[in-house]
Amino acid sequence: MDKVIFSGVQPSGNLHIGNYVGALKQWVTMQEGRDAIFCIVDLHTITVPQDPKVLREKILEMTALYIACGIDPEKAHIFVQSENPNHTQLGWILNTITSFGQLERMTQFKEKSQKYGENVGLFDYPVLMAADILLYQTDEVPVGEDQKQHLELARDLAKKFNKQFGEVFKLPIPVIGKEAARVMSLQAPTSKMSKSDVNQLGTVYLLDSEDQIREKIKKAVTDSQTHISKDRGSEGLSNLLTIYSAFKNQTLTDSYNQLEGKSYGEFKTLLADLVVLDLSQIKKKYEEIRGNEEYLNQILDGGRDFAIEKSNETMQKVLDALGLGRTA
Ligand code: ATP
Ligand code: LTN
Repeated sequence: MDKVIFSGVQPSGNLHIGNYVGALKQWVTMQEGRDAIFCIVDLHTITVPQDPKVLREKILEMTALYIACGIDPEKAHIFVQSENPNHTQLGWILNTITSFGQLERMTQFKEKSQKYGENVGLFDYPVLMAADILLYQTDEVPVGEDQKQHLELARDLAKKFNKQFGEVFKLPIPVIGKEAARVMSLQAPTSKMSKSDVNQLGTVYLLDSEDQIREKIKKAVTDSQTHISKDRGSEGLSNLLTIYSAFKNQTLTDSYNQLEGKSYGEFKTLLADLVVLDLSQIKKKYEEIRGNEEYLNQILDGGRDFAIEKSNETMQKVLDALGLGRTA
């Protein structure tokens, strides 16, 4: 049987090159020869305030972007989390085996609750994420570095449940890229590039215009040096080199070898050319399909039916293991 891969992105804000190289680019490679399931995690998104109208819009936008980035709907399943009630049901059940301490350690909760104020959903976010993954007997979960801690929790909960109630869940493995798993803000290279960054100059969005991309890269923070050298380089510069390597599909070492001695100015132009080329193709594809809502809805309908059917198998095992409901 093919390995199952599962991952998700929140339909909030706009997708950026961090999401692309940290998550989506991996999804595209991994969809080959595997049973690939990609979720639009709208229930996670409402853990911070959202405008309901915008949230709805974002579902189709995200679907079109997944496809524009190379997800093949003939090979992979794409669906909306809130359309499969098994996620919230398993999330609730997993709550009963999760300790406060486990959730209090989560750095994302600390960061987001400081930024947006706390709510129980934000605290419980990683448990719902564990449910997402465990429902599909997932083997591998391709994500960026920031999700590592959440993946560890999903594994711990699966182990605990299996030990207490019998073998129900497969233990998922995180797949985190070696080099581009944490793209930093172009303006503040000690913090992660993020959809919700207030400084727009720090984030390159997938749907930015060519001029915006060039301007953001040109203004990216580097350091007081002028030329690329292997021996040194600030966080800002190494972030740009990481992005360059990811878009060029080569290792960081290869990029250093290739670019050593080039001026920062020259390098930024090369980087901008590379990013503009890739993103213009994504944007073109996006514009071709975004207007075809019938097509996008068809994909999501198929994804929903598949997701419900597949996760029902695990859900039934969970109910049986716990003695919930009546005998089938
Ligand atoms: P927000 O800033 O609103 O929390 P986000 O930009 O982190 O959003 P998510 O939807 O939370 O986006 O993440 C989607 C995927 O992209 C995850 O797999 C996450 O690990 C990855 N990702 C997000 N930001 C980066 C980044 N800066 N570098 C690499 N991967 C990232
Ligand atoms: N928390 C993730 C989004 C997410 C996810 C998942 C990723 C929700 N459920 C299951 C992988 C598998 C994030 O990227 N912020």
